Amino acid sequence: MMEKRKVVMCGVLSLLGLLSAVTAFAAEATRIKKSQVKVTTLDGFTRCSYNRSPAYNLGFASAIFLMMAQIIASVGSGCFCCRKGPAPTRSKFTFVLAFLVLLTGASLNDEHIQETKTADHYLCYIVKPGVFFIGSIISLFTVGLGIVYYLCLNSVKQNVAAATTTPANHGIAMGQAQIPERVEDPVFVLEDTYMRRHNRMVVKLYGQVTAACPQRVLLCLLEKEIEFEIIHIDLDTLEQKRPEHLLRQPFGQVPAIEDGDFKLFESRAIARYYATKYADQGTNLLGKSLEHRAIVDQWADVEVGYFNVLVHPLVMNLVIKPRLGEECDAVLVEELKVKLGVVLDIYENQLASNRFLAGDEFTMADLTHMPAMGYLMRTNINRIVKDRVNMNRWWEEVTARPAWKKLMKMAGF
Ligand SMILES: N[C@@H](CCC(=O)N[C@@H](CS)C(=O)NCC(=O)O)C(=O)O
Repeated sequence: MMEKRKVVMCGVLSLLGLLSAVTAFAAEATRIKKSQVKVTTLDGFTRCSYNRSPAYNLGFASAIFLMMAQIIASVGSGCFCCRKGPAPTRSKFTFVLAFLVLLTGASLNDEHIQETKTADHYLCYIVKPGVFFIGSIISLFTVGLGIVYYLCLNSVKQNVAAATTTPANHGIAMGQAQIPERVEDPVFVLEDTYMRRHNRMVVKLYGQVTAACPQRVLLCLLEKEIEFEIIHIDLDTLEQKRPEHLLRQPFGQVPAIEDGDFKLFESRAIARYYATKYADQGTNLLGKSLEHRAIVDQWADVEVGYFNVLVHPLVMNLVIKPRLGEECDAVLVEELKVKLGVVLDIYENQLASNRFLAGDEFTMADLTHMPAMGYLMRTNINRIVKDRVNMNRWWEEVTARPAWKKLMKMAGF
């Protein structure tokens, strides 16, 4: 759903665009016509006398509405001049064009006298039919571009400054099940962060966006609408084992975060930290009462103790090892499948009477399962979930959430 701020902004811009167009149309209708020009000839001079027409004020009003829209769109997009690119350049060009057309048209509709030396060949200049009309169209177009530009800049977007390489997949983690897109430099940026990075502190997440554990944190940040920046730690080149990363995560894994001076590792702890720190922002992931919170915690702990311990080795064997050219332990996979079936029966039962794992609302209990579940669903044993009606219904619902869709897009899945 579009944020309220954006709806208001688009509404204001559209209104100003319409006002500009309507007043330009009215100027077109009321501009000075040839028949309204008084022509007098005296001493070899021809005088064309014009009375001020309503088009004078209307043309100026149209230009002012357009200027207001342009200023608001520029300010709303973050600045007047700092962003290079085709959209703003174009909208600036059309703005100047429309503005000049409207102003010139308006000033020619003021009261004035035009003198020509010759009495025979004189021309009383009037604003040609269609000039204000063209002004109104360009003005509408300019405001349209302004809206598009504003939405582009302010939409939750990922800016992937990347060169894609094919990684060697030397790593260990579940996160490497898919060939990751190699992203260089500060990478995914929410809410046009890169324009504001110098002024505002955003959460720095060290990790790889395709890896399940960083995904847990990312999903939480997206659900909570928290600005973040991903610093890519390349698992394929074992960047997570380098001394500088061990200062952030002493076990040599991802993710880790830096939030100003505050540093934290362990994906579940990070997710809980942000769910609590921004309890009133975005989706409430914690539960509404003490009891509800306890149930959320209970199912979040089930994920660690019963779910992940089975899904992690399953994915390792079904996805990671084959990618690394290692043999999948088929016996182990069969054992894990049986054990997972027993665990998922309990989930199925829970979801028979609950929309989400901890009740009627989506919470951390659901969120924390999703990255590993996503991996499981991309294996050839995903029927273990699909064949369970309630689990399948739950999975469809949680993966339809915008935050998950954004995350999958970021990860290139
Ligand atoms: N309990 C840790 C687990 C972290 C973890 O296993 N990370 C994986 C990616 S999902 C990793 O860094 N793998 C690379 C490695 O172990 O070297 C957490 O939740 O943050």
